[in-house]
Amino acid sequence: CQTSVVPEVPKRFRNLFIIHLIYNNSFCYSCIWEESHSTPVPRCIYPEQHGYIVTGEVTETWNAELEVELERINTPKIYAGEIFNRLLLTVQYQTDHRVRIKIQPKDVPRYEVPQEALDISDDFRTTEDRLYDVSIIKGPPRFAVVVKRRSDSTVVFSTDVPGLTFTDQFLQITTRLPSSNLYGFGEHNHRRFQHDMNWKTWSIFAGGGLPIEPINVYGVQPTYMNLENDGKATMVLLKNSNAMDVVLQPDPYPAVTYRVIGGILDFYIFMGPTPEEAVQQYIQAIGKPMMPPYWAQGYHLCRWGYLNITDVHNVMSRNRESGIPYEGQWVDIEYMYKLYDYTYDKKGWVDLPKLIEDLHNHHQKFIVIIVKKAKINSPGYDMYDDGVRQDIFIKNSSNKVLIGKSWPGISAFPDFTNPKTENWWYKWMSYLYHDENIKFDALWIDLNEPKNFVNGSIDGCIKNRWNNPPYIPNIVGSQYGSLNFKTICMDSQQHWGRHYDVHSLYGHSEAIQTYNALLKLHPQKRPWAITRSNFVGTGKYASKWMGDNQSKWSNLHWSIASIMEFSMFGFSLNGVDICGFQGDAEYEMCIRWHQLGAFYPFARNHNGRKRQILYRHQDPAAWDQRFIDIVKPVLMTRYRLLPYLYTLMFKAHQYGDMVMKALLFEFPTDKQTWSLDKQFLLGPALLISPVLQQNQTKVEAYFPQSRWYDYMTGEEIVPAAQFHNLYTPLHKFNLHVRGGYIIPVQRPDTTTYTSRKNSMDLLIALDEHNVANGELFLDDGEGLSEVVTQSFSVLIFQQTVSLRLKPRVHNYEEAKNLKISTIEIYGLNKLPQKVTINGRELDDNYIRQSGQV
Ligand code: MIG
Repeated sequence: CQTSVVPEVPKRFRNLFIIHLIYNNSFCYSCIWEESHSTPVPRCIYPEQHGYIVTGEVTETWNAELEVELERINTPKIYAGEIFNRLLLTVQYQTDHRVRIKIQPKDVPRYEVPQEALDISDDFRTTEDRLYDVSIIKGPPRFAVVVKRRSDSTVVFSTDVPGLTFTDQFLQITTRLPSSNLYGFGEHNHRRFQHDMNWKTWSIFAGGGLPIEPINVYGVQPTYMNLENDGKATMVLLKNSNAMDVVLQPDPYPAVTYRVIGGILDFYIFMGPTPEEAVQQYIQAIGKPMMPPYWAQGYHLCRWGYLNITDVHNVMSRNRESGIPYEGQWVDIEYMYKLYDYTYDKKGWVDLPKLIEDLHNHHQKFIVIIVKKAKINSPGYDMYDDGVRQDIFIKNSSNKVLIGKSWPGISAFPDFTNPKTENWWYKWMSYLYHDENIKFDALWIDLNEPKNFVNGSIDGCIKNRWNNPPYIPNIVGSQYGSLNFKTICMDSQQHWGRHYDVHSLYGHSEAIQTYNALLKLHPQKRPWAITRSNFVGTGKYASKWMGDNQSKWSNLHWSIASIMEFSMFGFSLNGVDICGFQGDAEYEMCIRWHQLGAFYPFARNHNGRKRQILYRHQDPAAWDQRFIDIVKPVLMTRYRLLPYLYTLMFKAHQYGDMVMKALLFEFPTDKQTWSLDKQFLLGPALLISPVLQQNQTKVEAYFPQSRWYDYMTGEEIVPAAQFHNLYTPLHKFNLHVRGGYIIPVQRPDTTTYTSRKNSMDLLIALDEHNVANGELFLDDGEGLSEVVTQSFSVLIFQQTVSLRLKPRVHNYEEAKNLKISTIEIYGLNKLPQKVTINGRELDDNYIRQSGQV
């Protein structure tokens, strides 16, 4: 009896297997237990025949290139619930770089992720240049589907492993990977970018736990990228919204085992072949990130623990006085009247409208938190009753509004999957904006996993197979034998389906309706909201912050991997709380965190509280003058780079590019880059190598093969393709510019509004051929026009002997007044003898050495 290893089954289910072992005396038909000396290696082995075989012919149908029926071979019943003996496999060649493999029960309808949630275009077209071939192995011993990359015959995806199981509430499939370089899956704090393949289990389910331990947290991203040993890559999505375990195994070949408790097995494989292309193809399919307003890229201040308006005033004035760039002032739940959504407290916060006006007069922005709940029994506050009248709340299994607990106390949960909810949501949003006169500029949507402060509901949940399924992935709270831990009952009813199936779409659906409601509120303006929970494709509607991190040094490092992951998942403007959420921030750490966070796509300093314990203020002006003097230059540098960053945002929005990304995406064949997660790139051209430890003044930074220049001095780093020890005392940070690129920059000021009045400069970094290229995207920074009418300007700069400015698309009027005052060139080995502009020779006074021409 030949065997293959499949990953471990959690301890509590071992009994089930042992029973089968006794029941079936031929152990070739069951799970075999063997002693293993190294702990993570599972002792359960599946026999070769465990799975399905092909019956009948492989056919082509109207909607799939390959379609075939599968039949279960005589294997033990593993889990309770209906076993599907006959399955249907369909393979669609969707595009030249994308193939879909779908396995579902034959003739039995099953829950699938609804199209309203995720609409992967089905406008299929393939050509002679298709990048893959698919073959089907019929079995016995078992069926398999195998995807090969045509160009080099690499098997990029294969189910040729025993153990395929398809029962009502337990689906298991193992897929082989071409290499063990694996990235992605979420949402977790992985603590590193490249996965540890040594029998690690990552459970996936939207949860409200803390992203500190390696547990399932807020969002659901069942997607990985695999990087082959020659630098080619694939991206693979399992389109499924049910809870699952994902087990990574190194032996006898690298593989991923999925154990999912519902839905179907629906894989989309993106062929790359470069990692950058694989991610781009993926993002284009799931929905490209929304275009943020320009100001969203500014530096923001926030705190849970502003006790009243005076508190906020103090923060505002001390930070304005300090002269640091300061874009948005955020307020947490304290501003609300009795913690009710879309209200404000007219006692401690009576002058809030005035404060907002003051912010707006200073060209600053104001953002509020909203917590998706409606308090019941709240005289004078109609949001709940209105929701009942409009029938938009989630119902429990007895068809009554499910009542849980959130900030204001007992409250109901809006069902954002119901189209009717959007109007109700908009109505109350508009009430806050217009009737209450709280002129917020963006929304911050929280606790949308959905988090509940009690388990299930105030009455608990009944015991049944949805609340207490036979197999529970290793998620937070699974030890209680249910999925309801700190969320709502799984048997409750939503428009898109049973909560059991759509739980992890809650935040996603809220993001969609919030986007739409904001658009109704300001039909001419780009909506902006930031969300905690998320699903595949949420980046199209909202930005992402990583939730409740800690004010600890370790979290600086961890933030890099998680932001780089979310870039791969299609979010452009994401970040973590600068200086940390839980605990008192510490002086040196908070400085270093600003030197790192100034380069997060979304840069917000936010801290938390623990009931009555308020953590220390951590805004830049809360420390001392030295702190301000050190942090101001790095924030000013961020503001100076905003035209470049904004162009990256546009490219993400338009083409599915990543903004903050790992080095491997630009240097995929350089193995040294594959595990780097202490440095990162912004776009292709800026390299950030932060200090991540206390008392550290040296950074071991890797410079891949290219020309690199110190952003501050223009000094070239030689030789490349090796590590350099960068001296980085507390007042310094490491930012390098890659040769071959032109970075559009702007003299910074303390808001994006005033910065954008300043003239632009160009920073030209020459490559080994003395060439550089760049782009600049310009628009009004907040209108919808760029999306609707494409009224934008892209200028291409090309520097060889001459610098040419070439508008590509040029119909944004303001861009015609673009003024460039300084041009810096990095990498020239001698001063040019003469410089002419439009044929006119420049006076020597205008030419300076030391990196500045
Ligand atoms: O139970 O609104 O992640 O950023 O400050 C905590 C209070 C609720 C969690 C968010 C955090 C926010 C906090 N919220």
